[in-house]
Amino acid sequence: MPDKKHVVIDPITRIEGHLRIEVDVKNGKVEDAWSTGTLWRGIEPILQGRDIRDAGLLVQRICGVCTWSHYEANTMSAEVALGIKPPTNARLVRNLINASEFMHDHTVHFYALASLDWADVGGALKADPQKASDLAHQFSKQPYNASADHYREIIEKLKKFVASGQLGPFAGAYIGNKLYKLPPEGDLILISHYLDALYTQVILAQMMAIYGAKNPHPQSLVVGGITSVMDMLDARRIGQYASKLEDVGNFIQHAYLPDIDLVTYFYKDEFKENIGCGAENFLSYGGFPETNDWEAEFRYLPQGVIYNRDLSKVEKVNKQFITESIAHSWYKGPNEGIYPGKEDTVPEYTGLNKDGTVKRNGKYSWVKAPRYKGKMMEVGPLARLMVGYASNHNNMRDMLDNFLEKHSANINQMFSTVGRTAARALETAYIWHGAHRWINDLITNLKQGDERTWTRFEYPEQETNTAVALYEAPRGSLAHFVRIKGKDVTHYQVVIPSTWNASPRDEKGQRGAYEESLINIPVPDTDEPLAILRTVHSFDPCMACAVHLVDVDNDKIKKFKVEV
Ligand code: NFE
Ligand code: MG
Repeated sequence: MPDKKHVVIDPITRIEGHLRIEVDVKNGKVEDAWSTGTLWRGIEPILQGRDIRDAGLLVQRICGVCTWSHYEANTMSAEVALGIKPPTNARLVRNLINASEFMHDHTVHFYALASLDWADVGGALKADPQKASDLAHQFSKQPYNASADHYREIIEKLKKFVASGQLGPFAGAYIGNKLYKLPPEGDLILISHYLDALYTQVILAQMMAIYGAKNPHPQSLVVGGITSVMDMLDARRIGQYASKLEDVGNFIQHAYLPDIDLVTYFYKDEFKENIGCGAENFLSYGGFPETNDWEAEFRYLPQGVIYNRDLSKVEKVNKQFITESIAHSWYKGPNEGIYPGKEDTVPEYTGLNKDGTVKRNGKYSWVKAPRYKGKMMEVGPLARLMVGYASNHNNMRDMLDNFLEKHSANINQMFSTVGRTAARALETAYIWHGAHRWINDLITNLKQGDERTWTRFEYPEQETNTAVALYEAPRGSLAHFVRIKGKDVTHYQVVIPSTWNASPRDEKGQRGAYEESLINIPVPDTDEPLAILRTVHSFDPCMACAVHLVDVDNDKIKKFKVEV
């Protein structure tokens, strides 16, 4: 008789928002999986009839993490609708703020949200400080904060946590789980950097505030440009950003990247194709515009679609092929995928089964199911890196080849949880380099006498067509769809990165990216489903975003009842 078990993880912690994962485990491996967004957020009526100049500030409240992403994507969609091209200074300052958002989210993700999936706190307590220092030097010439004395202090700190009975950030850890593979000294290095990363996070938040006025919700963007005019022109501000960028670079180069090498090295048995990656298709809209035309595809992060993991071909993105299906989501409407410009959002909660399991042939999530040409896509750092690799975009191929060579790995091994985790780190360094160039471009542009920060525009008397901003947020492809009449928003839809990845099945029964990636993941101990968490976390879920509901096609606020 096969050994068959059923596991529900609800809530998944160390993510943003509310996510529930249900799996069938057969002979110690995941046989099938269901991803459920359990939170409903009713932002939808808020934009109806709002002045387009306010919309960005409202829409960024979809999330408390990728606030900037929605703010900028909204502003870009308005600029496309109005047919304007903001000046170069505005594009560069926006790219600098966006760079701080990406580096912040990626660093916080690896250390605060994911490092304990790889590092055992129990191991760190047993580590030898001198050996830890030696190990750190094997992975970096100048490892970050890696003296034996420093490691001794960290162990003392951890012991105090344990002695007080309050494990703080380490409470609930799966101490001693057999799926942990780092030597104790590796555990200690990662946990020591977990604490250091908290300081790096502060610096990155400050960097956003230099041009964004504050963090997490910046406020220096306006339709047509930016308001951080004096900051942009002030050499001290540029210097502050640049000097903080160096501090962050020190952490990325000497902690984050070597730690990824350490994890990849000790988890070589997991660094294999299909361990934690199930998607066949990968999508990136492109991010960080390199020209002032938001509809151009020339961007620092690449644009393209890959099918069937075939890296010999990259297809251009056509927004008309983006659809969302609600066949398995708690909304009313037709089952087939619909273009977001025509989409409606009518909630209809039908609950779970009485025994608390998902309705396998029915609706089971607040997350919709976005598809491209009807196919399930993975989006995010791995998708961007593979699209960049396949299209030989900037130096992305060399960057990845270096990493693969270091680990004697082939490209297909990137289709894994380890690969996705590495892709995010490589991207952090890539964006750090981009930020240097945007600072230089800003200085050059100012020196050439271009001080423009805003472009004048006229409001349309007739309702515009649906304008789309294709954008990349830290977690993946983000599109804002807008129509405007006069000063007012008349229609708004957002298709969000975590909606792609956390999506439930669609009308054809195709699983979403989390679901597909969990198939065959080992679950030797159903009480501690560490490998499931590791894979789900590697996507960096943001469920507040995934279930956002910004749709202002209707002018009535709907009433409905949620039964629990
Ligand atoms: Ni709320 Fe977000 C990002 C967007 S959702 S974090 O990145 O857009 O995946
Ligand atoms: Mg939406």
